[in-house]
Amino acid sequence: MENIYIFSTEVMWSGSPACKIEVPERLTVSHTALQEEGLAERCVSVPIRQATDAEILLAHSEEYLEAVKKTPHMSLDELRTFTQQYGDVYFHPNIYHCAKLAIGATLQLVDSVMTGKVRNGMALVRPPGHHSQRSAANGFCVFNNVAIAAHYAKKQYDIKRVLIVDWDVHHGQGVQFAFEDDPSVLYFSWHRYEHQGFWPNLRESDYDSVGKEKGSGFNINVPWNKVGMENSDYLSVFFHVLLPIAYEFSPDLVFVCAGFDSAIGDPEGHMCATPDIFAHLTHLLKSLAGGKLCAVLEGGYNLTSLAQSVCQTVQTLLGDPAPQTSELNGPCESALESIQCVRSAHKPYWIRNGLALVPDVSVAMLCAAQHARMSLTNRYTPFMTFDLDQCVCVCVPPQGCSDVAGLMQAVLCLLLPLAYEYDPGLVLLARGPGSGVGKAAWAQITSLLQGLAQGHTLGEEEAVGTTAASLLGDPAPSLGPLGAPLPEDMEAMERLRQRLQTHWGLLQNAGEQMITASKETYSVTQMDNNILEN
Ligand code: Q6M
Ligand code: ZN
Repeated sequence: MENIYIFSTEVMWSGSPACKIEVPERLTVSHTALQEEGLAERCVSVPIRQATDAEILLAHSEEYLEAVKKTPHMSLDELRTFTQQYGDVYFHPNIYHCAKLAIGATLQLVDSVMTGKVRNGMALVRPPGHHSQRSAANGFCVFNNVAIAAHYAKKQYDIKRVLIVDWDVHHGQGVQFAFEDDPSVLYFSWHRYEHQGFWPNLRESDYDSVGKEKGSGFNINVPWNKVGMENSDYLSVFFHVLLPIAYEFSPDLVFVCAGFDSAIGDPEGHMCATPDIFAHLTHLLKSLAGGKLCAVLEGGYNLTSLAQSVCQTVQTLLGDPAPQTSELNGPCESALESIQCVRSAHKPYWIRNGLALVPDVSVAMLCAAQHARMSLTNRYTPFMTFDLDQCVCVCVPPQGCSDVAGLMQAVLCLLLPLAYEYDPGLVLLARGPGSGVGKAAWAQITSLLQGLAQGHTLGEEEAVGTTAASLLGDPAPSLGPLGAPLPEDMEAMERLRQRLQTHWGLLQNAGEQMITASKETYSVTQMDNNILEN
């Protein structure tokens, strides 16, 4: 089975009215970089097609489609007038044609992944889609490529749950609006927000838009209230917000609204995450949905960091190990505040108050992390260690761990942050007899830990098969929707996390001072509402 498909849509907008940053070169530099890195030849390319009217109507109104259909025949003046009814979008006579190809390419990717022709893939398309709404173009977007594709995937295949991860630096409000009341589509977006000061300046982009009615809890917004967010901030949000919820949700298919304006050097985003972070974000998401992942290009306007980020994403989709992460620490204060706010907004729906295995495990972990040098032959059965000369062991006691929900919470919110910050040169995996960790969970752990140490992982256990399969790049099987961990375990784990977070910044997900800050934010919001109402 080949790993990836790439599609490119046609170049457009050489005329005016033109957009200064959403330019054809975005696709050409990305494609050239993939060729130069030898990645393009490792990918399967397939021909793209036009979307049909019926497909466009999955997410748009008939009136809107009919209006856009007229744009190729408009004069420049008519185009300008048409454009002005929407925000930050530029209609070119060729854009309707390109927009249909962008959807068609995305749907070909869905078909290829869902029929098992490929394991995963990326669609390099223009125009982007995530701002586009049922009856409106917006923010360089004409049709909502990913929203249409999510509808399409649910309709064509027996898919119950779709996860959309929007790592573009802008809020994909179009995707949020499309699935707000739909519990079968979980939408996650982080975005530059600056307390509503940044485009598209919507109240609905804040952390308290959690979804509506049946869809409550299925919309996750992480607002960045400061620019300059770094790798540690992005990873913290994955560890403490997205991944625990995504594992509990257990999607059948994952889409990424893959915008790279969240990378360093972007004129829109002003963030500081480096292109190699996208290798890790991709790696972590590949553990979901049995590896079925469709990445679809959205933004990204610094041609250098865009091309590098696309390469990192594609390389990881192809199964190459992610590069070593260095200098990770805790999230910055503003990021921590956002994380705390999102977690408390979602507490009623998902976030368990803390983490857990069984009480004895937390004792084991506490010992392991505090003393940091336990040997493999100690009285605990270790299930993994990092680095050979300076071992950090994380242990499961002989009586084992049978609660998968608790185990995964511990892995995502405790083990991964600790491991990423420790930055080991080697990961040694050992599952002793009677550990109680089942095959599927073990495959997940093995696969997740391969994001570390450039994938240098040694497995050692009685049942070699599971570890070997994951090490060879087989996607870890999905664990299915996870229930709630045992309450006493959650408490024990939370106590452990709190104690360890003084040494390991990436373990932080809230703080005393942050709780106060979020209360202040809340009262300001309340005040704003009162002013609006009066
Ligand atoms: C531009 C304001 C100019 C796909 C995307 C599109 C972003 C549109 C931004 C429009 N505002 N300073 O999310 O990257
Ligand atoms: Zn963007």
